[in-house]
Amino acid sequence: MLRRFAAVIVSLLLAAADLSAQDHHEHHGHRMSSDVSGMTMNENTDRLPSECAEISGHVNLTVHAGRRHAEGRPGAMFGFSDHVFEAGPCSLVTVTLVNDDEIRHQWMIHGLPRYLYPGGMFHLETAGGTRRSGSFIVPGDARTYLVHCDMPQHMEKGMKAQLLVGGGSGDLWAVPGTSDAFRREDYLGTGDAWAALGIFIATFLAGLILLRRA
Ligand SMILES: [Cu+2]
Repeated sequence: MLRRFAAVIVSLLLAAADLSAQDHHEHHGHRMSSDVSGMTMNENTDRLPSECAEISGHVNLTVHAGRRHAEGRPGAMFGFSDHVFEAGPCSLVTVTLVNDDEIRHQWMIHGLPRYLYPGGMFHLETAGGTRRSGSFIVPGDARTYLVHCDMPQHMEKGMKAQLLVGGGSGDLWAVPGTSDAFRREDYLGTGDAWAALGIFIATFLAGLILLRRA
């Protein structure tokens, strides 16, 4: 109950953050290349994050996307061939997204430095049956980044993944094969959970008292 409540609150907060981020995009614009088969947004092969003296290495990720990658996962409809990716700090990451379906899919990463990536993101979008490659440079600190497909309902239906840079900073929730669907985000802390429980019990007791008086 509490977990579900927390999950709902978190998704509302994420949606609000997403809306403000989209507003942000309007003002700054993305570096974008597109054609009938898809789109690459915010590719970056040479501009270094401030803490990186040089590109430390090159990581090549080939990721398949489609319904077949949801097989064996109850409740999932879509998936990636991998849901956990790893890269060293300051590395140049090249993603090749191979779309095994007949509908559009994306590989979108969030939380990158906004001075390099408008909206903090890089993304590839592919029409059904096509493939597309693009590159970006990751920052130098140990952190976990959200990766997903932003087509309506695709993340909720299984297209959620994470990129661990420098070993990452923990797992996100609802990453297929890695974490539970409704794990609390770490930033909420346990104190908030106890506070919410306290409020719930207080409300319950107050209701009981009112009922007795009536
Ligand atoms: Cu998708």
